[in-house]
Amino acid sequence: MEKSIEELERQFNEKIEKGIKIEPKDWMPDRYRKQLLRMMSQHAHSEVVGMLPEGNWITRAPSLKRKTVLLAKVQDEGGHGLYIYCGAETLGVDRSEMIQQLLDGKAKYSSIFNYPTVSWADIGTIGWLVDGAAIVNQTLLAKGSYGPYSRAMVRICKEENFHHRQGYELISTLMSGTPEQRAMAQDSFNRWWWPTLMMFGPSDAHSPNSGELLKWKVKLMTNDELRQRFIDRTIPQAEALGITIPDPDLKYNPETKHYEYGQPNWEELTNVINGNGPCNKQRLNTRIEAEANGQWVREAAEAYAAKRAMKQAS
Ligand code: FAQ
Repeated sequence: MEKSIEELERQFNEKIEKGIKIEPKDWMPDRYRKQLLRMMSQHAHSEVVGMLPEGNWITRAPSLKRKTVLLAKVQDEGGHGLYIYCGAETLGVDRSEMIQQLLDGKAKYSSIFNYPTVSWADIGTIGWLVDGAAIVNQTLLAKGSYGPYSRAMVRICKEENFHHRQGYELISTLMSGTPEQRAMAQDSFNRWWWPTLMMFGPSDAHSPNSGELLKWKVKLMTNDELRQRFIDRTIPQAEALGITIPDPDLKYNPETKHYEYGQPNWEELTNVINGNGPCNKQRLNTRIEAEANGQWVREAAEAYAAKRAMKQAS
């Protein structure tokens, strides 16, 4: 006998409650599928677009060792995009469709990748702050309710830890260098601090998706809770390096054991999300060009697969 929607919904909620993962062939509410697809496609696009600001510096890395590390990191980010696209495809949408939405400017990706990398120190700052923020978020996403997404996150977090360390080490090297190198590291921190805090999304009072995502345990903490966790971890690291935090309102509250901080410029986040950040157009144009340049590779791969299938059938 076919189960009623109410019964399917009851079983789905029971699984979520008990921490049993939802798998691609399981019944799920349409909104759950849509929310996951929205979030996963945005996340996959972020990884791929996220290769661009750092990729800019591969040819300008100051030593062979730094170049090797940077190359490995940028390639990792491409791989993360692929894991997440695969995960998103289990929800019934083809990767090419998701990519087309990105190229048409209809799909979002993280605001952080619309800022320029103007100095070598930015490469260290991205690893330390941006990957550091990604780890705080993704460690919890790895415990989320949708099997393919949470499993992709486990592997990704391991790689992000290496990214975070190499960034911190790079900044630590600059901070023990000449006055010019220290100034370059501080200037970079000043430019990336606030955009990094915005990566966690709008404040809880202005986050329309959080309610559903928390109810379904896709997200396990709110945007503000994650932002606080990141700040509490990062300030002692900055202090150890001798970096000054560009926030006059920042202070430690010994009672709550948390840092209190000033508010990011939320209008800036809205502008960047809506396509008007410093590098939005440049990033999208680079992806459009890369897609066109890769067309012959996809065609060749398809022709090879078709030929092989014909050979096997004959
Ligand atoms: N940028 O209701 P909420 C990385 C949008 S990967 C752009 O709070 P939600 C690794 C949001 O989509 C970084 N858009 O949304 C790396 C929604 O619009 P929609 C990416 C943003 O989903 C390192 C609207 O605002 N990580 O860094 C942003 O509950 C180095 C309302 O917001 C992920 O994507 C933003 N910052 O929470 C790679 C993690 N914030 O879709 C290369 C997965 C909000 O309704 C180099 N995603 N919006 O039209 C998430 O955790 C969540 O989706 C949030 C947003 C936290 C991003």
